[in-house]
Amino acid sequence: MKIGIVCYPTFGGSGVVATELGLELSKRGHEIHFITYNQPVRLELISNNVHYHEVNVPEYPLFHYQPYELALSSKLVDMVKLHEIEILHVHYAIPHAYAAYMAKKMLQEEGIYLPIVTTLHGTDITLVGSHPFYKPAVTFSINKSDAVTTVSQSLKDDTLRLFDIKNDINVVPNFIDLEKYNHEFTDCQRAMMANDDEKIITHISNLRPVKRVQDVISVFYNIQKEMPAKLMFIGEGPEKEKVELRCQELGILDKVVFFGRSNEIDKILCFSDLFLLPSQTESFGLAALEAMASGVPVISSNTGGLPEVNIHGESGFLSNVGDIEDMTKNALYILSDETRLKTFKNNARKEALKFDLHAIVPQYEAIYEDTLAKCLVL
Ligand code: GMT
Repeated sequence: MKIGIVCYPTFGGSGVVATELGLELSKRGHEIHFITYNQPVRLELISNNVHYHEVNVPEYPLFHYQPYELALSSKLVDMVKLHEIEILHVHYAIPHAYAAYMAKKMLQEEGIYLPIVTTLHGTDITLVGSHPFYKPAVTFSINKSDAVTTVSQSLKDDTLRLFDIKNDINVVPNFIDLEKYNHEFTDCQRAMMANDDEKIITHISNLRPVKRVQDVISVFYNIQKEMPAKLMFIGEGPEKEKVELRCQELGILDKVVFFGRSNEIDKILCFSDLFLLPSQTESFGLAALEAMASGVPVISSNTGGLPEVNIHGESGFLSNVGDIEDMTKNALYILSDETRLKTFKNNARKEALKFDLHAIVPQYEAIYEDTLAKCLVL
């Protein structure tokens, strides 16, 4: 199949999933066309069946807001015609599903039928999309998609609760390349980051308010009072400065390593003992899955799709949003006993096996095939 993929090219989970999906589909023989405004961050390999088409939005002083959707839909029309793309998979509803529908209508005028698969990732539904300013357009573009998927059952439930959806929704969970996170025979070079007696706690996110990064600091502060520990803090975002200031106030700056954005998540997770994800809302929690695939137990909130990924008492523990005490208690329970820590590490990896990309990617392929077949009949 010739598949067009539209996504955000940044470090966010939706862009990562879209990129990894495209790369795996290309290995399975499909021709993949990424169409976005920058080369996706995890798109390191451009092979002969992976293409990247950049959407340019020329600055024009008259525009207070530059019209990205317009540029994207025009680019989609051009690329579909030029490369004979058969199906378009858009990740994140805003504005991708909307721009895709416009492209589809333009192509229809020329007798070309372009089926659209929309994957909803989370904040496009729970935080941004349901805002009254966007809701009519988001509802419309979900209903006009030929197939719709969500990354968890919880996100499907939220979508049906928040929007008037007429389409069926398929749940296709986030997935992971287990090989990339298999550290069984790797020297993780742990000694570079911490002393032998120090536990390594890790947090990865885009440091937006929804991630509740101050809770990460509070839990870590409590842990390091009880045992030697270091915090690996990965990501960039609007909360970073506040976090740095708080660490200074608490006198723990020397115990926190700020990595910024990193393309070496697997290497950092390799030497981690525990992962913290206390988010306010999380449709799936790809970062938690990456940790688990590396054999790192997870202390998370119990919000959204997290209970579908992090299994309470097995791969880690779940607590109510903002319950620092419970998160601390659970973290100390796991970390304070080496045998227990090892059991949780093994369980985390075992739970991650359920999300093996070899099991999940064919689910998308099946959706493409069904959608194409349905559209041929129409
Ligand atoms: O977490 C973010 O803020 C990034 C966001 C995105 O759209 O890139 O992530 C969302 O999509 C990921 C991939 O499907 C999910 O694993 C994340 O849970 C989800 N984030 C939220 O729901 C907050």
